[in-house]
Amino acid sequence: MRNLSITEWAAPIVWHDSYDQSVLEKYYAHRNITVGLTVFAVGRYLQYYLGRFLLSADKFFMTDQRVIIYIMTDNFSRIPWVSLNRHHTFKVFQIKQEKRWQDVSMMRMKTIGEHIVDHIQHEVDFLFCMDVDQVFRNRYGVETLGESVAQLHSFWYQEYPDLFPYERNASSEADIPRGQGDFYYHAAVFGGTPAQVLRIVRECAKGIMNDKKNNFEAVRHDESHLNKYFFLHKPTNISSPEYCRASPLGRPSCIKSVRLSWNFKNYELLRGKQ
Ligand code: 5GW
Ligand code: MN
Repeated sequence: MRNLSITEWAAPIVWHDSYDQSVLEKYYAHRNITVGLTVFAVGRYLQYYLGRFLLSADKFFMTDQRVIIYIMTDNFSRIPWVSLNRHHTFKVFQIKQEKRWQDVSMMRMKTIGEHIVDHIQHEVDFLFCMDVDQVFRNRYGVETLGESVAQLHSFWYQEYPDLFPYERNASSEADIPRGQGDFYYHAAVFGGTPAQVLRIVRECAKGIMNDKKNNFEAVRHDESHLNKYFFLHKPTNISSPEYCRASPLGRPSCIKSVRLSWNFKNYELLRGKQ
């Protein structure tokens, strides 16, 4: 249906041909910015995904900017040794492992907020939060930066809002009634300025906790709450599905340059007993 490059509220949707790279590079060349990237690698996700995520990020993520990757893990001793390019560095933080997998994913919102307040807000100008089960495949640069950044989900970007897997239960804080909604955003990538990301994660964590009090869990967990946040507070920059693809193979013709794609998922191995 629609492959927009601008939203109704005039936010750009970034595709491979929707921006002028040389203009952007000139703009950022003298601004001396630092970009942060949080990534959680807990339990088996550490050994299966973190190494490739880091190596590929070093090759393709904001290569000309200063980058700090914040690795949140439950096992310090298994962090892979990767040597990063001279602009890039990483910091490792210990977090505890949650009992239920739904909580691993949802508690990220709370943890990110605590780290922004403690130190990230003083260290970076922009912050991305990403799933670790992904691999960068092509340059992922300053064109994606903005005050509030959302990622179009690669399954639903051509669907009508009534078909999106939004939470539809009016008793949930994540509820978006039929007939409403703009896009379905993917929680595997979101970002913005640290102050804005703090607002996002605080609102999402609050929604998750209030639902929990009512014994309710939204259909897509933290992603449902993120969609509600971006429904109420529109993102200022949106990444096209080129920036987060299900698979590099079998792609529609509008997808020309895959920047980041999902890594292989073996749920039995990943979520089985350790
Ligand atoms: C484990 C079992 C089920 C769901 C999540 C996890 C899990 C997630 C985990 O054991 N360890 C971990 O580090 N995570 C973090 O949460 C990873 O950064 C992961 O990319 C992110 C979201 O979980 P995903 O990638 O399994 O969620 P989907 O929606 O991509 O399937
Ligand atoms: Mn994932």
